[in-house]
Amino acid sequence: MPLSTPSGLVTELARRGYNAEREAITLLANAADPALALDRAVEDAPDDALRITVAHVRAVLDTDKLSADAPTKPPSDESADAPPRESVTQDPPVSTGETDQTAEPKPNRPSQSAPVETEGSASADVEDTVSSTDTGETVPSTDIGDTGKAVPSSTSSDGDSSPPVSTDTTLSSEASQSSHTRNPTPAHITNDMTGASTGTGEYKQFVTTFKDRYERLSKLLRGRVNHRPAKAIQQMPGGSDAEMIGLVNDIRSTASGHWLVELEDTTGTFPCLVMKDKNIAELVDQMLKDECIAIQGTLADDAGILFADSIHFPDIPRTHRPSTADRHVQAALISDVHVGSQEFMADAWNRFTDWLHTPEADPVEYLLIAGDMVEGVGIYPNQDEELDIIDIYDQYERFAEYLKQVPGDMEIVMIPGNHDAVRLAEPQPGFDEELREIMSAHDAKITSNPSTVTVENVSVLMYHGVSLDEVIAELPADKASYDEPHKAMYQLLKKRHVAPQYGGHTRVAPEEKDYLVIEDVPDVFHTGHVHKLGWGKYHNVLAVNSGCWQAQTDFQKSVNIDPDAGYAPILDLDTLEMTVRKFS
Ligand code: D5M
Ligand code: FE
Ligand code: ZN
Repeated sequence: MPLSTPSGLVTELARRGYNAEREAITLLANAADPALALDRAVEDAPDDALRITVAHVRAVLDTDKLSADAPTKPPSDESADAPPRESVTQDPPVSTGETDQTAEPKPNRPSQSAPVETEGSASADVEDTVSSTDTGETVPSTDIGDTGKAVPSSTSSDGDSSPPVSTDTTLSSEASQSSHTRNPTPAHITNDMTGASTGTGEYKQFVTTFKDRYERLSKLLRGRVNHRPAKAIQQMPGGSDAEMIGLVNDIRSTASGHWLVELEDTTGTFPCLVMKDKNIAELVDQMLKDECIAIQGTLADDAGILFADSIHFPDIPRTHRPSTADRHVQAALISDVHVGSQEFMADAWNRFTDWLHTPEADPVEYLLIAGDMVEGVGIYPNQDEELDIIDIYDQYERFAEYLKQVPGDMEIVMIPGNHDAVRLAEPQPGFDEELREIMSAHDAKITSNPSTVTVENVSVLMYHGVSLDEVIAELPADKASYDEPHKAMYQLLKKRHVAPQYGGHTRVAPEEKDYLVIEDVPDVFHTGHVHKLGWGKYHNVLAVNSGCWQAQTDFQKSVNIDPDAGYAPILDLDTLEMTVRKFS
């Protein structure tokens, strides 16, 4: 088992008698030398430690010995990461749009004032619990302003304040069946690259992809800075003011604790120094390699480096006003069904689809599924021991059966995830003909990961979410964590890219266009993958991570993944308010 993979690391730690935090595993896997990092983390952990934590790993990575120089772009497929960044607690940053704390009037705002983005308290949410029904219990509902919400797993069974889950969940009488007919408008899909892949994996194709990324994201920053190409800045005299838009080529800490951020545009690279005692130093913690940013500052006397005064992310304009449906209609946003796994929660799924047939669910006309329809095969070591169905095609056959339980008059849109039978590298094309044929009963729309799906005027950016693991591992916990997955999504919105960092965990395929750029601001951003439920608004964009339908696997137990399973977030398309229904 190679020690560079998370599962290899988990196995090795288990062999040495340790459990580990999930973020710690991801950090180790992303280290320049994972095996060495693991050795050092184990060595440095206290004697009585049973679990390797993020703090243990950061402590050894921070010694610098393990950090590799960043590769020049495009890098090889091997991961080589900048030294991890420490979390700093400072005043709110000064540049535009770094936090979402300046609340503007929001169209869907509740009468009470909403707390700031960082205060979405999970337990408080549970006290908001509204009602339970025969078939599904609603957990936190109502509009959320800029607040985020996450459902702690403790609410799934015997949380103090949540009503017990009804066990009488089958539809016992015909009378509870709805006689209503839904009339969804066909979903409109953009950014689908299914059948349009031009990538052959050659070096020069990565250059094309990155050029496209730069061109489209730099446009979003041009209004805010007076960009000078790297080549021009190289010619400018010392002391001049200069502003540059570039992809982050490297982030390094200097011996004295300042940050050296190297930006690259189509003409070359230029080094920028962010002093540790400036407010903007906090923004370096939120930076990922290969994302597009702008830095404004003053050239040093020898003109060799730019002293940064402000840092800008492409971001979502605060003036963004989402579009809404002009009638009362809803969409169920789900993901990570994992049919074929022994842990697939068939009972919860059955309750969900039963509920869809009740009058209460009449307005739910759309079902958007953000990847991992099936458990797949060979995704992680020893997975076969937990498979209920071992053949991938049989898994899709079974999934198709479960999909048939969804009312036939609902419009369904699906994208693939990392467990699905399409290429792993992103963008992932939609399912091939053979799989479409298997899943054809429902005439679901099948599109690539990521894609933008517009239903009833509301644009929903659907992305499975593999990069969230990386964002969570790299960024400070208050900016991104498994317990509040929507905050990691805010970061992707801010970067206007669903998988900014190249060469790490998330595989990226070269294409003529960078399909992973978030060029148009969506009204809703829907992801899955981390198997945690959380949602919140970022500059009026609703970010929803939709949980899963798979109970905790042995593997997940070994890495402390505590999934939110059996929930269906229901989105009001006319108000963009969310209700979460619990079926587990
Ligand atoms: O991913 C479910 C969650 O589990 C997601 O946060 C990644 C994490 N996961 C899955 N496999 C691994 C391995 N091998 N190492 C570390 N973390 C992992 P899903 O896509 O459903 O498997
Ligand atoms: Fe999954
Ligand atoms: Zn996944």
